[in-house]
Formats: sequence, C-alpha cells, structure tokens
Amino acid sequence: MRIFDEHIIRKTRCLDGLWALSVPGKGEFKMPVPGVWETNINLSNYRGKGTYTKDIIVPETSNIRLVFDGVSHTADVFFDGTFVKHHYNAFTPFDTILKNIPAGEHKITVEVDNSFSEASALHKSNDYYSYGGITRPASFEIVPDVYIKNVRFTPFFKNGNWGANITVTLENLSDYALFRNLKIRIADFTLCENNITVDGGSIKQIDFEKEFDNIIPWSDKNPNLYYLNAELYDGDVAVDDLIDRVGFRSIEVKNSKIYINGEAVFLKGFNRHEDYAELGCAIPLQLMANDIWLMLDMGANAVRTCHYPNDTRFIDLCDENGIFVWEENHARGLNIYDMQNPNFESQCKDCIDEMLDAHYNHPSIVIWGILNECASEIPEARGMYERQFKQLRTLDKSRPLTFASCKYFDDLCLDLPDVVSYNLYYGWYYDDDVEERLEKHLEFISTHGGNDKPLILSEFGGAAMYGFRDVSRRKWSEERQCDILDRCLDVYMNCDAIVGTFIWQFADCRVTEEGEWFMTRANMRNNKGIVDMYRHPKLSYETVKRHYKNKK
Ligand code: ADA
Repeated sequence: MRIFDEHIIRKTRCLDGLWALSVPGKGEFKMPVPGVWETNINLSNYRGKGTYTKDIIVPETSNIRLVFDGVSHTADVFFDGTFVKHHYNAFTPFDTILKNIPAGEHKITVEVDNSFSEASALHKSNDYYSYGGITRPASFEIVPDVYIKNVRFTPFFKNGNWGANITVTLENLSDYALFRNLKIRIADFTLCENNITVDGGSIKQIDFEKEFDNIIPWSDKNPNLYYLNAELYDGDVAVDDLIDRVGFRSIEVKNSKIYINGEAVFLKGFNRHEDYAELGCAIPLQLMANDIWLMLDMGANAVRTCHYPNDTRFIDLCDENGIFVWEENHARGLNIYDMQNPNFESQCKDCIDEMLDAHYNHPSIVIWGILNECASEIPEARGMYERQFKQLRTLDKSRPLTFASCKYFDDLCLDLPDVVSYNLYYGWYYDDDVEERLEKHLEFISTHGGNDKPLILSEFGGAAMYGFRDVSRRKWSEERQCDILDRCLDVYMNCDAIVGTFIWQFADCRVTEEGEWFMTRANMRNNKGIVDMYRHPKLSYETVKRHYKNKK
C-alpha cells in the first residue's frame, strides 16, 4: 500500500486482485481491485450500489486488521456476514480490527455506493467524477494484542541541530494490562522505552524528543529520507512493527513568504485530479510516477491534490522526488446550502482527521488546505472555516493552512488562514487584463485580513481540446490556452506578493453527467489540462516549461 515495506515483523496480506462484484439489475462481474467499476462497459455510467466479496484464509487464530486505502465513495464492510464498519469518503483510508478470528476461510463483503443524496455532503455532481469501487489498495494484517497503531514524527531545527518529536500510539486489544518494550530506530540512532504498561482495552501514547547529529535535511533539491522503524517487544521477542519514511525539514511563514529550511521558496505547481482516461481515479503506480516525471520535466516543484486527500503512494512519490505538496480536505465549489447539509460538518471533520492520520509524516506536504471555492463570502459559512482551521491547528502546529477562494472582492475569511490563495481565471472566464485585475485583488486582500500573508495563485488557466489547432487562436484551441498561460505566468511569477502558482490543471479529467456540467465541459471532461487524459502534451506544455524552468 506504500512504495516501501511498512512491516517486517507484522504479517500482512494484500487483498488486491479480482473480487466478485454484484450489481442489482446489471449482473455479476469479476472486478479488479484497485479499480473503478466504470472500466467495465456495463457499468461505465453506473451510479448506485454494488457488493464486492472476497474469500480469505486466515493462517492462525488472531486479531485481524482490515485496511482499505480508498472505497468510492461509501463503504459498509461485513466479515462473515456481520457488519463491522461504515465509512464515507472515497479519498481517505480506513481500517477496522476484528478480534480473535479463528484460523480458516472467511468472507469479506464490501457494499459500495457512489450515489448522490443528502447522505453524501461532499461527493456530489461536480467538475470531477465520483467513481464507484474499491479504488485504492486493500490488505489485512495479523496484529498482536498490543500493536503499534500510529507513529507521528514532527521534525524541528533548534540551536543549529535537527531534532524530532516522535509520538507512538499503542493499543491493547485484550482485556488485561500488558507490558511491552518499545524501540525506535532512525538514522543511526535508537530510542528505547521499556516496561510500558498498556491497560486492557486502552490506548497509550509514548513521546520522545531527541536531537540528532549529522542529519541531511529533506528539500526539493535533495529529498533525503530516513526510515523510522518502530518495534514492539514482549520481553526480548519482537511482536510488532511499523515503518515509515520521514524527512527533516522546517516550514515557516513570515514577511509574506514561505520558508523551507530557512530559504524562501516559490511554488511552481500544478493542480492534479486523480483521474486517468478509462482507469478513473484508480491510477497504477507507474502512471502516478509518470505524472510526476512530466511535472518535473516542465520544471514544476509543487502539486496541489485538488480537491481531496490523495493516494498515499502518490504522496510517497512526492517525498521521493522532492515535490512540495498542498494537500486539502474534500470539498469543491459548495455553496451555503450545500454547506448546510446536516452531514457537511461531520464529513469534513472526519476527512481532516483521516487525512492527518494517514499523511502527517510526509515531508513533502508543506500546506494543508480546506474548502476549495466554498461559501467564504457568506457570514454563516465563516464559522465553518474557523472550526476546520481550529481542528487542523490542534492536530498539526507545524504546517501553514490555506483555502482557495473565488470570492474575490467579497471574501470574509481572508484573516483565517496563514496563506491567502486565489483562483483567478483571467483570459478564460473573464477577458479583462490580468495585471490590472491583479492590482485590485492585491489591494482588497491587503485591506481585508490578508495583509502580510503570502499569496498563492491557486488556480488559473483555460481549456484546450487536444488536437484543436487554430491560427486565429480561438478559445478551446491549443494556441489560445498557450496565450492565456503565457500571460498569467508572466504576470504572476513576476509579482513580488505571489509565492506560488498552481496551474489549472495538470491533466484533463472526467466530470459528472448529472447537473449542468455537460453544457460547459466538451467530451464530459474538464479540458484545462496541460496534458490530455492520456498525458499527451498540448502545445502549452512547452509554454509552461519555459516559464517554470526559467524561474529558480
Ligand atoms: C474552479 C475549481 C476547479 C475547476 C475550475 C474550472 O476554480 O476550483 O475545480 O472547476 O474552476 O475549470 O473552472
């Protein structure tokens, strides 16, 4: 489920492969997992419920941890016919622990639903597609009575030295107190805590603070990573482990700039949806890597995971390749009525909790975002922005926060984030001059709470149909897309107040047929990609490359 082994001691089994899928009124299928059911011709437009089943063999009587990295978008999980877990949101991982499962054959059933209703406040008809299926890897693990639930790594730089706060969470699944020894290995160092008492049925956190010598920090230019290996012992016997990959780097926001390891950075970024032609959001590792190589080839150093948390393997690749990541919770273009859906706040809260649980340790993530283009101009929505920022600040004090606004001269929330971000489509939705309008936006931002904050141009661009070439450079042609990006990049990358540009968007993506999207999205796709859905470069590939490669 990662691009390295998370466990050497804990036994794990991959659940990827063929699962049986039963869809009412459509039939019985053998579906690949990970995968979207839209890849099957009978289901290419299907929105509704489907039941996945798979038989597994549990090798020894033990506690089982079932892990799903992504089920789109609602999952009800059953084990041997008994309901064990409900989860909403395609884009966050979830797990469930089943105690004392006898050795032998067992059945996992996942009822998957990708339909739109009030029950789903975040997945709705939108400018990207909500696919159906078990779309990211799945696995089961055999966990001992006391197991390592989580490890959090927070690097710091103090008195000329790198150090880290490390918090390990243990859970005792049994009914009685147990004693364990914990060993942490990182770089050439070992940290130990012995005789830890974990009471029956409880969770215990163990904190370490340590400074290290000779650390090579993580940066975009040298993305140096360390394995963080947590091992749990019963006496001398190793019973469990959890391995993660971490990096030492600092992030600071001051004087309207973002500093990484003490150096001001300019984020040369792309917005990227998880979507690839017929494969939908279930993108295999090779193609994720290919996306990163294309972005690097264009000179980019940053990506925004619009508009939801991404597959952990993609973030692993960003760690590996020195790409700065803006990761955000799941919400796109929700108006105040959408935000007043009774499920909205709890679904956003769960999404933030799960995003942080899954991705807190990634050095590449340098910004958390919330609520893309939601109702930040409406007084009733402000409290929701405040609550989400408060939740994030409680969970992570080390990273700056932002939200991408399209409320321009009406925004009421610019004082809340650490970084102000604007989505501006000059040249596409509005034809006024980019530079003139930017001046007005800067004036508004500085007088409405955004003064002294760094500004990111979080979206800009225009659509082009791959292959539509036109000497008169009309809208939708590849030439016109070049013109729009050329002008925007020229202005935004040379403006002192701006610390990052995220082009909309990296690749064309599918949109939902419900709602009004078919009227403005030719081929049922958002066509503002610099590459098309198969990653064929449009003319603008070279335009972007010229700008991004030229800026240090
Ligand atoms: C918005 C939105 C994107 C996309 C884009 C567009 O700013 O955040 O998801 O819809 O506009 O293509 O219009």
